[in-house]
Amino acid sequence: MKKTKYIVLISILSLLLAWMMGGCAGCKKTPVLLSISPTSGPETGGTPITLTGENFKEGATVTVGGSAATNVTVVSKIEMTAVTPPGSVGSVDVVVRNPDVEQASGPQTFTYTDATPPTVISTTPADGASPDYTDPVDTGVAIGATFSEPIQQGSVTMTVAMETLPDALTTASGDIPGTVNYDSDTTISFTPSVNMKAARRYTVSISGAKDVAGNEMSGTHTFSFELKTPKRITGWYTGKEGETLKSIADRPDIYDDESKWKKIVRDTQDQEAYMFRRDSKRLKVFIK
Ligand SMILES: [Ca+2]
Repeated sequence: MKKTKYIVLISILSLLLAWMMGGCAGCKKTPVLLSISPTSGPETGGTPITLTGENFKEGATVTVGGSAATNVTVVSKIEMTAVTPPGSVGSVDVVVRNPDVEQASGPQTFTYTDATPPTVISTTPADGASPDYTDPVDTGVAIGATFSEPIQQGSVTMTVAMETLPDALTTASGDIPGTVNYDSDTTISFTPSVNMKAARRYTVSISGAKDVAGNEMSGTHTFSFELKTPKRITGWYTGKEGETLKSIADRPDIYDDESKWKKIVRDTQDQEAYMFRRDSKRLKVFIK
């Protein structure tokens, strides 16, 4: 009798074990993502990647940074291939989901690298502007540009070409010498080493700017502006107080300093041959 009891007990246990094993054989297994190769690629997407792990099942999907990868192929239970979608620069999660398991594996990370070259997004002066120089003793205006993202110091080539406008008295032209300043990560400026002159069109060319990742701007960005002659002077010109040769008479510090009149005339008229006379209220300039 005792032996029969054991047989019954073993039989029940065997049936229970068989039922449990049968049940597990049908269990839905969570895929396990162990590694990705390569682990980085451009933000534009299109990088073929190989995923290795366990329990990959036909119909599994892959997301990279939350976006669906394309060309997903389940090669085997331990290998898949896919192509990255476009993404944003930085590290993002890569997740595999089997068609019958909501629970996601991983994640492993993929790093999107910067593939976008910098561009010029604004300039000073604006393209086509005719700015007034605010200081009549110095004809120059600020020249600069802002980029779409931080750029490498020293990467920019910036030239400022000068052309003569019809109302100029002389025809000096050519590139003006100066230095490029890196004022911030995204802004540059140009400091001429000679006086800028009125009655000129200035064309600024910017090229070569590289972002931190080394992407170089495409082509050359150009913009132009004009510094107009405030008033063309021929023969005797009488500057009235408040009217000015641009604004000699506006400012006592200039009106009372003959060396500044000469500089203003030289910068604005390109004219070395001139004479001044002034009385208490008027300044007379003679351009030969
Ligand atoms: Ca970039």
